[in-house]
Amino acid sequence: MDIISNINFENLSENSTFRIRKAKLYDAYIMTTRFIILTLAVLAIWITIFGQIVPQKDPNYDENNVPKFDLPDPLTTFSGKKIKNSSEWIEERRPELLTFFSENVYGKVPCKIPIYQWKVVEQSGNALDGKACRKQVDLIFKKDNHTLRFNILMYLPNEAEKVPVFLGYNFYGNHTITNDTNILISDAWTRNDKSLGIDNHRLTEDSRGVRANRWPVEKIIDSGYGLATIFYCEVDPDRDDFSDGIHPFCYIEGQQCPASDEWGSISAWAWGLSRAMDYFEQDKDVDASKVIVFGHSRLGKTALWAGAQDERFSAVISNNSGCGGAALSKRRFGETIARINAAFPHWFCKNFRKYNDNEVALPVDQHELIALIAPRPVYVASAEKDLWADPRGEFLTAYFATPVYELFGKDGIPTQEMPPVNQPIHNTVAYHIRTGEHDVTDFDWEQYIKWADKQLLKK
Ligand code: GTR
Repeated sequence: MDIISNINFENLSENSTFRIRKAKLYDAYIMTTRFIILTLAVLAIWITIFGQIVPQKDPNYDENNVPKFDLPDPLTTFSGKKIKNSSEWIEERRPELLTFFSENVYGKVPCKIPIYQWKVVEQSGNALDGKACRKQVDLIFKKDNHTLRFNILMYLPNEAEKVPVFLGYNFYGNHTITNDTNILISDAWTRNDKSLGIDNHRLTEDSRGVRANRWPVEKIIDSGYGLATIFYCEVDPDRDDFSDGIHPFCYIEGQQCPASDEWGSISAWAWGLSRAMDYFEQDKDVDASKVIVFGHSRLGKTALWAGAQDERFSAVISNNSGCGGAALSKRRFGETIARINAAFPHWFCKNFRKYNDNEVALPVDQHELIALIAPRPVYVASAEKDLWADPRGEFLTAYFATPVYELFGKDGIPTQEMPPVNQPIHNTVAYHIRTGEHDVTDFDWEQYIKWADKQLLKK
């Protein structure tokens, strides 16, 4: 460019004019080539990150704009065979669905990592004014040069011997769930939330008890249940980094992140819940045949995936779990697969990106995840204002999982009509939509306790 602009055009012969024209053409050619290469590079980066060519428009919150879709029948195998009874479900359909979710949605756990050792690091028989026993138990894992530790905080009612337990992850550390000053503060990486007093990705005294509103410990204890909770970032920090947490334990030489069909973070967190279950089987104060796995939002997705895989969980609760949890993906209402994979690239396995803005190609949907829990009780809960999580889509997964429960003679959701707000259905497949926002409230817990009483304790 510079060479051409410095030439005095008036003194040029025809020959030189021709050469200049050639040079200009050549220059244009270089520019166009550069532009094409740059565009292709940007496109390649875009596709690698987001797995899609056309970015999504605004999220859809209008029922009239839900696309028409064919929902896969949980009772027809991928090869077209109709499932007629519970043994065909258990032997044929359940395993193929489990494999599909494992390799294409959440990612499979590539190696076995048993508990190396567990240690009660703190215990008191006199918690909650003598009502409960408190235990803080470290589970320790070791493999090659890797070590990981996560802590289970437990409150167990003193009056009973072996108690049923609600098990669920918390978002910001065990010390946030009550004001109890004996609870140890985790030193694991955390997401920041200045409104909760959490900064610099570290937990401190400032956040003690800040999430007590979501964990009615006393109500749970008074109802005869224990509560066990774990800070999820101790199992795998919730960030797009596969060099930390439990993932490296399974890497083969030179591997730096999970393969396309291997575990994302949700799968890693679900793995942690199963290790907690391994521990409960050793703890004489816990009735391991009555452990109810619970989770809110991303941790609700986790509870569902843990409950689907590990049949030792006797019941499963999904609180506002939304996309990739209880909501039907094919409805594309609120959060979609493309959006969740873009915002949280580490949650699912890489294979799941094939379905970004391409839900039609997905041979399963989330009602089949719920069906994998059958015949064990499952509770799906929504909140009226939590449109991002698609309350109707959450309700419909419960409804469309029902035929599988019926194979076992269990009662599910009887009609496609959603119940009015705050009027729960407490069948084996349970559902409620409550007033309010994306959250865990006392109303939610009251329902979970009532339903667990009915389903597990036959009260
Ligand atoms: C949102 C995410 C949801 C849900 C939620 C949460 O940002 O889009 O899928 O998981 O976070 O976990 O609080």
